[in-house]
Amino acid sequence: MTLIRNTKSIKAEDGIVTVNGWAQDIRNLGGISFLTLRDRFGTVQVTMPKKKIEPGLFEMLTTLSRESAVSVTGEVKASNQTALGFEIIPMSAEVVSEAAVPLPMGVVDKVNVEMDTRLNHRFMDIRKPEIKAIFELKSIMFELIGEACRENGFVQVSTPKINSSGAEGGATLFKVDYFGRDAYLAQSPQLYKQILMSTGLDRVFEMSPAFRAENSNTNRHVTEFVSFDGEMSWISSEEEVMSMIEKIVDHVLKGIRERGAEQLAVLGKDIGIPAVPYPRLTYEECLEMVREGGLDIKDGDDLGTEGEKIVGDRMSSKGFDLYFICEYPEDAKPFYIMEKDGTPYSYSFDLDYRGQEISSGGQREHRIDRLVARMQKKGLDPKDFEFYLEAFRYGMPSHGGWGIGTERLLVKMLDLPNIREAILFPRDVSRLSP
Ligand code: AMO
Repeated sequence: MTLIRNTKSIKAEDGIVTVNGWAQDIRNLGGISFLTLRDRFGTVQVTMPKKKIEPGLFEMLTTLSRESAVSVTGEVKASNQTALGFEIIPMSAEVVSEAAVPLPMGVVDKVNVEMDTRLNHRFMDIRKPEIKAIFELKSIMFELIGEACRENGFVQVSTPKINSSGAEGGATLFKVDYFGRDAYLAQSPQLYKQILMSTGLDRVFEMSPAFRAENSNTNRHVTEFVSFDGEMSWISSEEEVMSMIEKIVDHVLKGIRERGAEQLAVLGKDIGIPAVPYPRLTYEECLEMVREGGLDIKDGDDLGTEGEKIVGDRMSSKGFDLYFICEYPEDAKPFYIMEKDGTPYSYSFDLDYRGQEISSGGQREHRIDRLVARMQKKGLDPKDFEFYLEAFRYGMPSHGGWGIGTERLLVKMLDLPNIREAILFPRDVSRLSP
């Protein structure tokens, strides 16, 4: 007898097998009954001719509630009535755990269930093959990111998520009570990945949760996401950072297409592989496009969701899905970004994917006097960042890096309508459970 881990691997000549799964559907036609058993990989038909099955077993399998967890042992028989070319005739079965009735939501029913209902009962939602496929693809994406980083000499690190100060602005900080002291959930690993540049670990990457008290309900903002950060030393310009991201993203896209082919087929999607190098636009060029598109944006202002979309549409019409927007005004970028002397600009960039920012980064200010001046200009007190600044006093290489929102990358790759589709248990302004 073989214990089957994957319904897709069953062969007509397997003999007697045991299959574990969920009772997706039961049809009792009187003289014969059918049970569709679903596991992670697919479904298999359990066929029960009443006369050939022990009555107790027949009764048990035909009165099962839908979505019960069961284990069925039976003989594999060739059949031209099923898509797989075989069926299982049961010899014994165990109801591992019976599903209560009614179900909080259907798994295979073709009814449109609201996203809120789906997220409230997410365990059930993820039983759907097309939802499960998203998370299998996310796992493949993480594997590919790690692979590309290691190939390029990056060391994987983990930095603290409970911190004494934030790096990405006070507006999105989550405060926690840390034994009577104020602490903050990490908005990004920014300060730590930069400190690491002074240690000799000259290329680091991290994939970890980032927290933003983002008080807005949009389809691209959540309060907890997985940030993929990279930082590299001894660079001479932010262009080296952009080339690195390009290499990594290209590896991910190609890899997903190849290793995720099965899941992409379940989703009915294919993904395009934009040619490298991705176009480099300047902020000023984008501003012009946005204004031509009818949006009134002042010099130095953020392009905003609408602005990014206008640029995205313009780039798509030219056949470009991924492009960098470079040279943002220094005023619009955080204190750690290097200013472009003698201009209002900075050595910074965003990477946009079909009209949505998925990453930002740049060359960092590694000269401590300039860094302190930038902090002061932004109204920050350098004393709050002493642990960070110390690393700049004793030999800090030039460096630069990026942060990619992994869920935004996945959403764009798979053309999903909402970032919540790419997170198992999303957190947003109104959702703290499950
Ligand atoms: P930034 O704040 O632009 O830069 O964040 C980097 C990327 O993280 C993603 N992101 C989010 N995803 C989902 N929900 C959110 N609320 C959210 N906020 C940000 C986006 C964004 O492009 N330290 C810098 C990066 C660097 O310079 O290395 C930073 O955090 O995809």
